[in-house]
Amino acid sequence: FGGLSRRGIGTIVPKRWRDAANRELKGRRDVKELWKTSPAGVPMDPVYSGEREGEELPGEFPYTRGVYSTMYTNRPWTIRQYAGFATARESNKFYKEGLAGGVRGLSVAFDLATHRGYDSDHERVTDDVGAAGVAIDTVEDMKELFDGIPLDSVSVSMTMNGAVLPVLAFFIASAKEAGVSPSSLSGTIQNDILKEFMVRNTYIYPPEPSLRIISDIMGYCSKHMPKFNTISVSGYHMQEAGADAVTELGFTLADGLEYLHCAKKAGLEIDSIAPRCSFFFGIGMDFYAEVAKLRAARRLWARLVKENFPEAKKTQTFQLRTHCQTSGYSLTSEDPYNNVVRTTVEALAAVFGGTQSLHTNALDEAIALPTNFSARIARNTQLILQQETGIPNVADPWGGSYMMEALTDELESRAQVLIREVNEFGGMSKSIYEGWPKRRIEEFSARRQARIDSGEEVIIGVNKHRVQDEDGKDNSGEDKLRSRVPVRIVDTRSVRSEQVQKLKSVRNSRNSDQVGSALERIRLAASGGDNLLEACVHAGEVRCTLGEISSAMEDVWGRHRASTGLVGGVYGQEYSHGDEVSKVLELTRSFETKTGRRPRLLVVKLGQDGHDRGAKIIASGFSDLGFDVDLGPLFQTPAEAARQALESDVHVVGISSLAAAHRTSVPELISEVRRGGGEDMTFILGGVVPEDDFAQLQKQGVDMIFGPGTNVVNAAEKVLRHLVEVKQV
Ligand code: SCD
Repeated sequence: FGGLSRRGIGTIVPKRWRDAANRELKGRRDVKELWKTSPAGVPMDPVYSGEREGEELPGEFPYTRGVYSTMYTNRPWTIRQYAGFATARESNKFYKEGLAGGVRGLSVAFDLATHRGYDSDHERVTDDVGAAGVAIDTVEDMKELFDGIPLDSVSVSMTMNGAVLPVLAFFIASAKEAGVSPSSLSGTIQNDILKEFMVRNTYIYPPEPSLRIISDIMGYCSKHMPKFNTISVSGYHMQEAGADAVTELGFTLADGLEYLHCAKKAGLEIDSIAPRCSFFFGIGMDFYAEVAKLRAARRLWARLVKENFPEAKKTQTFQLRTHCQTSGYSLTSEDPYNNVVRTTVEALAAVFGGTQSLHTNALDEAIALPTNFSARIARNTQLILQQETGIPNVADPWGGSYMMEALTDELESRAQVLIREVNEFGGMSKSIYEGWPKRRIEEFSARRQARIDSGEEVIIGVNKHRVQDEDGKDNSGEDKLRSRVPVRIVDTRSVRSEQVQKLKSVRNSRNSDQVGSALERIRLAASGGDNLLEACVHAGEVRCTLGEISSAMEDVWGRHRASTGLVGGVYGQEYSHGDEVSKVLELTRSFETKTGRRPRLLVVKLGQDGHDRGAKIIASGFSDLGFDVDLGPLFQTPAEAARQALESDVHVVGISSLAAAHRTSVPELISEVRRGGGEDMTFILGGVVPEDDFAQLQKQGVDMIFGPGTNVVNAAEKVLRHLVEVKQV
């Protein structure tokens, strides 16, 4: 290898690695090109090894060191930024700008109305249309979304789970109409319903038919769309809901196994479906553990698949390929520029862990949807890592580090214990129906919040070095001003009226007999028989709407309603400053003595926003602090929540909003309560609420607003004082 490697093939870089690399390069490049120099000119090998007999190299079973031998030395990870704004037109513009600016693949965020299978003109989604993603009602919207984007060369990820059939069907139908056959489509559909029942809550149907949908999609795609990843088994949402690394790892792999078993039961062959099964992990601030988590995930998955499916033969069947997203949970609304640093550190962990694809969060995501400015910095974070640092020059750079190998072993064995527990329970579906995985995550979440609130876990700008505490000393509030960021505001009312118009024109121009029989075909397929995706593609082609397709299946299966419960005792136990807790408990007791009952709080989520971690934390925290807490069911309309508040005669209504619908839904709820006679009720709002909205919301009746990072004990004390001193209860 004359001069290209310092030490040459066969020593530090074994010959078998070069042979594997050559196979991966498929003659498109000379393997010598993989030897690079660092930015400062230091020569580097593409892989390093310990020269030990039988040691594992990148690209070798069980893939601890990466699924590809060459990894980023041949092809860097895909920069795939998750985005969707209001209308298909605006999102299309954003995607095209991204592709021109170095983004390698697309990732679509849909609005919550679409997620839950409602057309934009449905009465339950008045405040959700276009709020947290793009609204898609028909194939026409999908065509507009990808207009001018070459779907035979750009891979597209779609985060869709509940309404997965109509959305994937519209994607296929719109590509066909643009002249791209299903077999040329590459990308990923999230299609991971188990974690929806566990943490994310955008399910539509009951669990059993939901699992059948997944097998039907796998069956259709293995026949017609061989390049398309049919599932993205997600641990990310578990981490966002509060899970630690072991819980995220164990439950995610257990979910993956459950899907493979379901597909096998449906008659599909493991080697035809597992190679297109992909994964998705969240990457938080626990740097070393996050790198180790990805290494352990690959190794454990390869071993589990081998053990569970002895008939598997194809190499790709054992390979865990994954997307990663930096942690939204770790971002703060206080001093938000700090978030750039957090995201960079997390992105580094994902890349050192060998991710295939990555989304880096924007600095303002704890406040609102990203602006063009913040989205650019988020994307550039990855471009800088790829192009300025030399990081992609080496496959699995941490391989062989005593610490990293030990951590990888540790995470693997702990996750194995959890997976064994799931198996003993009868598998992941059964465990989820029984509710224990959800409870375990909620307990972690409450514990962690208590640790943050009591300052044991440090978050700069939130529980240490706060701008409020530091500013004013020498710069009269300048820092606070500088730490505020401009936010993107979506005018959901105008998006909705545009969507309603588009829906009308599609409905007016289609053939109603064709629509009727296409929907009947879906009902028949849902009752058994035909492949559901095939039936839905046809329905999309004749311009059935997303809502119509979803309700055709709902006619057969019904809509799933989850029960709400909360974990008690965990927050109070974990919060280490007992004196502060006692002070609040004293206040609640004296409130009870004075008024004859405990302060009563109703926690509600409005519209289709199912992100309930914050709501659950507040509910369990306040209940540990002596409040009577009611937790409203998910997906209430403002009128329904108002009715519950009045019927329960609560002192306080707490609204948790994370999907940008607060501007319209919160004032609606307040006026409904006032109309029903609840003049004295107190309203508190928490979640992702831009500071620019505070004044208007307060004018409309919101008494207190708490952003991410709020200390629950302090919040409870403030609420009690407000009840006594302002409302004079
Ligand atoms: C890659 N390739 C290589 C190579 N590296 N070939 C030779 N040498 C190398 N070193 C090839 C691969 O084999 C593949 O070809 C092609 O290049 C693409 O590489 P990939 O590794 O498959 O990468 P990618 O296409 O980006 O796919 C990555 C995943 C995929 C497999 C992980 O599933 C994916 O993109 N997932 C993204 C999911 C996502 O964005 N989710 C957003 C969720 P072949 O294809 O020919 O084999 C957002 C979300 O939920 C937010 C929160 C919320 O809303 O609640």
